[in-house]
Amino acid sequence: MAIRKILTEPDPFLRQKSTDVEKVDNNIRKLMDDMLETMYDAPGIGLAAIQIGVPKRVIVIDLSRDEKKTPMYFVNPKIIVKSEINSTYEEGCLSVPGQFAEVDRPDKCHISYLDYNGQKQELKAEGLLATCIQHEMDHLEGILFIDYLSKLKKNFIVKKLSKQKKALERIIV
Ligand code: GNR
Ligand code: NI
Repeated sequence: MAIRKILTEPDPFLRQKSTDVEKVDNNIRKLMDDMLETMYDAPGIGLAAIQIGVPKRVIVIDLSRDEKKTPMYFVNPKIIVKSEINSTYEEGCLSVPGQFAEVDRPDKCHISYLDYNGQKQELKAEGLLATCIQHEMDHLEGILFIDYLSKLKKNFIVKKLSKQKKALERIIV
């Protein structure tokens, strides 16, 4: 396993649409292992492959807060039904470091996906898991949670992150 670099906004790569995985083979499993290690190291509760620069429809999630890890793997996830009732969560994103904002999303979702072994599965999610799945599925479409904020708030965040990046580049060069 390896820890990979997480891309951060603004990075045009994060806006790319990810494509379906044809077969869950050892390469995809290696990708999922690396994603999980990268996510735990960050630390975060979810990660989409595009965040480490791989435009494939692969997501890992682990909501457990204690020592006992419970990783979940989702390949080619599809929403079957989503609730008409929304709930609000304070969201953050490893690709939008240090920024948090409240986002409304359907409070439940029913999805189908392929698991770590390539088996077809279905899951009914609610609460934080439903929010996290939808946040990660947005990454597969090139969408970030800041896209749901007002233009003013979004611009403010993007400008701040650009400045931070430029300052870092000056130090490195
Ligand atoms: O670590 C993360 N926390 C989080 C909190 C609320 C809603 C969504 C998330 S996902 C985020 C990790 C991440 O950026 N995944 O793409
Ligand atoms: Ni994210």
